[in-house]
Amino acid sequence: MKTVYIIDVKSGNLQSLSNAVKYIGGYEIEYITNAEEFSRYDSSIEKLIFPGVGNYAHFVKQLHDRNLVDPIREYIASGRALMGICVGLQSLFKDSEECSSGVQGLGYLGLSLFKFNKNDPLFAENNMIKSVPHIGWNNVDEIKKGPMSLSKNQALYGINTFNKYYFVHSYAAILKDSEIESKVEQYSKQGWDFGFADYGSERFLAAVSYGNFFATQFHPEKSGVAGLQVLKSFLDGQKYGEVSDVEVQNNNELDIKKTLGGLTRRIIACLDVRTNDDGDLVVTKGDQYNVRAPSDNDNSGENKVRNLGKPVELATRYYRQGADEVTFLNITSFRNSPLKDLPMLQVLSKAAETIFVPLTVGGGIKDMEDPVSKQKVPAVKVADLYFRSGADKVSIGSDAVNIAEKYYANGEKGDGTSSIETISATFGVQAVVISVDPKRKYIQDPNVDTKMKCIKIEDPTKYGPNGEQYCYYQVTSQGGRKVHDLGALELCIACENLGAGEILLNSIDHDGSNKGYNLELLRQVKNSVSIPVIASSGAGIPAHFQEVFELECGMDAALGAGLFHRNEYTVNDVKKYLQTSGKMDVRLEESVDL
Ligand code: 1PR
Repeated sequence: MKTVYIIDVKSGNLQSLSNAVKYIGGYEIEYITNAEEFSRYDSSIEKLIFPGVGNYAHFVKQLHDRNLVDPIREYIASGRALMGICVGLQSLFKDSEECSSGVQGLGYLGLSLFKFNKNDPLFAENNMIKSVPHIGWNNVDEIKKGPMSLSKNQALYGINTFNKYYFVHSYAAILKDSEIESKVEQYSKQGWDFGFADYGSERFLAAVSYGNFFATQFHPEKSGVAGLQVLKSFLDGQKYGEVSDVEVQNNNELDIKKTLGGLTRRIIACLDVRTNDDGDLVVTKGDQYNVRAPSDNDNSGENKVRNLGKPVELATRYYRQGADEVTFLNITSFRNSPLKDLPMLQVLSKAAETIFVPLTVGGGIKDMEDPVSKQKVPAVKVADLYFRSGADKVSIGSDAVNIAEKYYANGEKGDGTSSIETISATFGVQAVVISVDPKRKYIQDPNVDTKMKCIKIEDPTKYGPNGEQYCYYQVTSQGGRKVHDLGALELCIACENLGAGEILLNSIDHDGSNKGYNLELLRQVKNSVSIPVIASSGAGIPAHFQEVFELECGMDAALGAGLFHRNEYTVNDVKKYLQTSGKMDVRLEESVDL
């Protein structure tokens, strides 16, 4: 068996990459964490992967601190095969706007990285804000071999122009102006190959290659079968390849409207996980956050936790159906410490072995006390535990509410110590999702009765019980048990300012109702933040997904739970519907033998 060496500077989830390499087969994995280890293995290294997640400055500083820069340069100079992923790609450039302290990258390409512009004119024309980070599935729409564009039938390390790849980043090698474009042209003439992608009106480098050296801005290990093909092509040393005519033709025939940004409509399958009355970890689901079935369903007289299946089995099923992401929410974590919650960590590790799309885990992400040693364990350590088990993002619920309350009490400032701030500083903003659990609160007079920003209810049949014509969405914590004097909008704004990268917006009023998403709430939040918003709660039929993706609502992703668990629809049913009825761009997963 051959060995793949992976540079590990402790900056995020490498478990998924190892799992993908193992899944492809034929290789074992060794990690290299410092210069000594590099020199120990150096003579036997033939395939080196250089993955980076999260924060550029943190990553590049780690390379310097661990004395890895020179060994990597010497390795590249020797002409052996190297693949960079995400920040691994970024570190090959000169520098990044992300890093004000001027930390320099390796400089193989004398270009800089810039942050995507949330005020992209393409979005502004439609009165919308472009979400930054760029999170989701996008095309690499042009591939150049040196100065020549490849045809649709050709691939660079398995990358072709119609597959979708999973991107998650705020900074990129954006071709901002003609000077940068002509530099890229120069590099092409010198023999560099490039893959280009668009995010709104911004074009950036999604893949670069020179000799045996190759790097992608997207995550192949998180891009389903298409991504596994890219990794396999690298491992096989197959730089240029052919794509079948049938595949090209099928894609040419698609009649679809792309989103403004170019990202596909992202569908997330969500698993609410808890221990049931028999002590087993199960997927459960109820309505309005009540997951117990009425007692007349059995003879015991007790309301039992609904058991809809085993977490790993269901997650795998949804991955195979084409889910773009899978989210696990440990819904009773406020009772137990996740440090003791080994079954949840095991669920994640097991799921990550065969599921190659992003995994999010939520429940109990906060500073806590180790139940055995009684020592304080900071939230960033708790998150790290989950990342090491295979999670790509953590979702923060109850703690986000406490953090936002402090933020407002402190004059709209953080103090740098919260879970949101510390996790995003270490692992990048894209790793931090906040999960919001709001309930509608009716308001008689929005100028007198509350400080929260209210929504005017247009439909008189939806006025409050006392004829109230206004409402806001009041946030809760501990799974809806504790109600706070804070609105969902105010919570989301505070968390975005503190470094959250995405919002999972539930609605307790709609949860499990099958009546469709809470459009009023979704629009209110979406119009006021610039990080991606995931619509959640209430999906009952595929048309509900279409509704939240239409321009007026413009959600970045939509999550479903009950309709998938009860086998009413598969994820693929929803995507096919969006493609045929809505002419929407979706990623359809194909089971291809590698
Ligand atoms: O507060 O950081 O420990 O995190 C706990 C997490 O568990 C939070 O994200 C919170 O939303 C979630 N949670 C807590 N209690 C429940 C419950 O149901 N009793 N689940 C719960 C929330 C909400 C959605 C659900 C959608 C879609 N689940 O994710 O899956 O509403 O459902 P549908 O498509 O069937 O309508 P912390």
